Order: sequence, then structure tokens, then C-alpha cells
Amino acid sequence: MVFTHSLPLVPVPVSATAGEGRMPVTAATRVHGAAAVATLLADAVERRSSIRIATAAQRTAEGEPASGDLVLRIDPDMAAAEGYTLTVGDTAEVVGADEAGLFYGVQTLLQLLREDEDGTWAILRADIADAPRFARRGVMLDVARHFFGVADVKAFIDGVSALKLNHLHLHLSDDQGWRIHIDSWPLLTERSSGTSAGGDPGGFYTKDDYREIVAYAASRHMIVIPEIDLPGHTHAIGVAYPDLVEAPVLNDSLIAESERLGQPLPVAGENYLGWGVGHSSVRIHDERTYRFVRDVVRELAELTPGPYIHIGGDESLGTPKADFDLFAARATAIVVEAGKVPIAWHEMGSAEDIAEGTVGQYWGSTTPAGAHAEEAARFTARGGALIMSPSNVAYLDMKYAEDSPLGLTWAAFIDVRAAYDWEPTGILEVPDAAILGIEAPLWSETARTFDDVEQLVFPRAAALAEVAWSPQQSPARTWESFRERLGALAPLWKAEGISFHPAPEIPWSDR
Ligand code: TNX
Repeated sequence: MVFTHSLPLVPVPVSATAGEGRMPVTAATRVHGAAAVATLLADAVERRSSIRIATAAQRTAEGEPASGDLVLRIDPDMAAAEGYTLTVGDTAEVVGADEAGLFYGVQTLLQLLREDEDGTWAILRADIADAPRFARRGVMLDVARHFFGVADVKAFIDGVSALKLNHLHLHLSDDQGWRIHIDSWPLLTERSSGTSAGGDPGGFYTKDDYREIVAYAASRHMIVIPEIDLPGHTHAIGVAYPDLVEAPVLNDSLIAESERLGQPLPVAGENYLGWGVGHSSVRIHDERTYRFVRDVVRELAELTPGPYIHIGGDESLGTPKADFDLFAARATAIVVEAGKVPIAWHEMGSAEDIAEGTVGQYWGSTTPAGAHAEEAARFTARGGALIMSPSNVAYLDMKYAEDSPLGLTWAAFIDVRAAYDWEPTGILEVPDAAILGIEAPLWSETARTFDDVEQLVFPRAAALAEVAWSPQQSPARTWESFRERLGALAPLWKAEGISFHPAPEIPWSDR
């Protein structure tokens, strides 16, 4: 198949050929097929063009697709999971290998919908066959440092699932707050959810809220991974249940950094409003700690249809190493007992005996330093695999550039090109097959509003989505091609109300 760079698609498909001209979309256009996704498509076309196309459910009697109609169907014989084909000629037909593939084909179709100079609407003719490179294409939202409610999380899901990202990791607890109701330990939300970093308002999800998020994510083919961060990042647990955590450990860098930022130091029993890390630890040698972990993991597992529970493990500077390793082994075993696959930040690879099959999440640099790479490799020695979140390219909370109003700087400045130009394999000394894919975390110390979240996530999530989805060898996997294709997403993002950062290196298009 001939490749053209001219189709405005992100992530770039496995193969795509532009056809001649366009297929008009008008009020007479109908969409045939699978009701749920047909409605999603019709709603998105309307938001973009103000044209309301009819779904076949409303017009079943009219039968066969006519010229100009849209057809959606699933062909279970198609091989690649999450794959699809899209053919736009006199009709536009999306064929998914499965429900997810059909959804992704519809997202591609929506990127081909363009307004002509005379104000009419059409879909660019094309012949596309597509499927993901990595099964794991993730994004993380930190709702602990700043809380974001159900409506915001749904909007987030809409924006990132349209880029074919399929895992949503929710960072549900940290020093600054506990964000999910746990029936067996009710004081967590009662006492430790009221504030966010900087003294901003907090919040938490009831179990019904959380189920609503999980169901919405599933309808956009995203698996939700809940994280409870342990044994460090646990100051908020101690505000609710003082006997579960040690006294804060105030190291020199925490004191200096808090002073520089004008932030308070952590005080046992009081909600923590600063950003410092590494000062808290649950009590490792107290059996009550494990009763707590078991209860929380059990209640989270009940809310989680997906296979994973993330148990944290990062930056436990307040926990002695032997204690940390002991905790890592016990906590990952508890997740396995609850019937889920544990995920842990890569530091837990320091433990000889983390549970078999635990998945590691690597957040070191693309040029690994210190023990990070070794810790990460341990997961494969224990039959697990790795998710790549290198902080110098995949961290959505880093500033784009020196003058960015939002974001941190400790890992790097990450402009759109830095988020785009990297390769997830070959960073760690593990077989390529051990790399499940990538995840782009959005830590929310500086993101106070959902608008802030969107400014940091878009457009970099699009760059990361292409790293995760598109074939490494594709001729269109170049910065020059990407920046043009990314620029063409602007009208779609505007129609969807996404407040993206208008990065100056991208030629944003008006139509
Ligand atoms: C490091 S990297 C953290 C988070 C912070 C983030 C800020 C990692 C697993 N943990 O606690 O929010 O830096 O960039």
C-alpha cells in the first residue's frame, strides 16, 4: 500500500491511502450499525458540524446504505485485536475486529471529517487498515494532589480515548488526600479528603461515583487501574488513622524545598498542603497495617472489572530499605490474593520476592541512572512485564518550556517533540516482549483546575499516543509529518471543547 502523509490522522495508521476527493456529509447522511457507537459518532458529527445525521435505529425500514451513508460493523474474523479497516468511497465503512476496533475506526473517521471552504462538510476519501503496536496505551490522572470530579474525569476519558489510549490509571491517594470511599475504613474520606495541595478544595468519589467512571471508561474502551500509593505517600492515611503511619521524616531536601516554595512542612495528624515527597510511611511491622491494605485492596477489587490494582511503591524515602522490601512482598501478595495483577512503581523491584507476575512501571529517565534500571529488570525476573513512563519524555506534568505557566521541571522540559521522539524498547535491559507499552502520568501539584489539566495533557498526549499505537517503521513516524497531522486536529479539539496548549512549534489549522 502506498503511504501518504497528507491524511490528517493521529496516531498515524498502519497503512493509509488517500483517495480522490471527498464524500459529502449532509442532513441526509445516515449511520448504519451498532447502536452505541453509532450514537457516539452522530453526536460527535453534530458537535463538529451542527449536522444531525440519523442513526439506522431511527430509520431501520430504509434498509441498505445509500451513497453518502456511514456503515459500522464488526468482523470477528479480522485478526488484530483493537484493529479496524476504514474505507471511504461513495459510502464510508468502518469494520472493527472487535468493539474497541470499531470505536477506534470511528475516531479515525472523525479526524477525516473536514469543513470545506464553502462551509459544507465532507469525509476525506481514504483506504485505511490499522491496529495498535502496543496493547498498553495508558494515561494517569493524579486526583490526590488536586481532586477532579466525575464530570472532569469523563471529559478526560473522552479526550484521550479519541487518541486510541486504552488504560486510565487513577492515582487515588497520596500525602495530600484520600479520594475513594472505603466502607471498612470510613475515616479515610471523612478526615482526609477535604483539601488539595496548596490548600485548594478537595473531594472524593463515592463508590457509585467510581462505578460511574469505570462504566464510562468501558464505554470508551478504557480499563481503569486504581492506585493506592503505599508504603510512602501515606500522610493522609495517618490523618484518618494515626496508628497506621510513622511520624513524618523531615529530610534536608524536604525542608529546603518547602522553604523555597513557601510551603508548610508535614505535621502528624494535620492535612498536608505542601508538595514535598518521601516523608511518610505506613508502619511496616504492625499487622494492623496489613489488615488495612487487605481491606482496601478487597474493596477496590470489587469495584474493578479490569485485571490490575496499582499498589504504589515510589519514593518511599521515609521507609528503611529492608522494611520497604518486606512491605513490597506482602502488599503485592495481597493484590494477588484479591484476584488481581499487582502493578508497582519500579522501586518495588528492589524486593527479591515481590509477587510473581507483578508489573513494574518505570519512571526513570530514557538514559537510566543508578539502581532504577536494575529494579525495573527485576519484574521480568519474577515473570512480570513493564510499563514505560520515562519521566523526561512521558511526564505530562513537566513544563513544556521555561516560560510555561504550569508544571514542574525536575525531570525535564518536555516540548511536543520530546514527547514524540522516543522509543519505549531498548531503554531497559529487558526483552522487547517484556514491554507492555507506555503510560503518560499527569501529576497534579500545579494543575488546580481541569483547564490546567487539559493544557498539560493536550497536545502531548497525542504525541505519546502515536509512540504507543503506530508502527515504529512507518514512513510517517517522523516529526515533520507528525507536526502537520497534529496541527490538523485543532478544529476537532475546539469542537470538543478541549483547552489544548497551542504549542508554537505546531502549524495549527483553522479548518
Ligand atoms: C514524582 S515519579 C512522583 C510523584 C510526583 C511527581 C511530580 C513518581 C512515581 N512519583 O509523587 O507527583 O514526581 O512530577
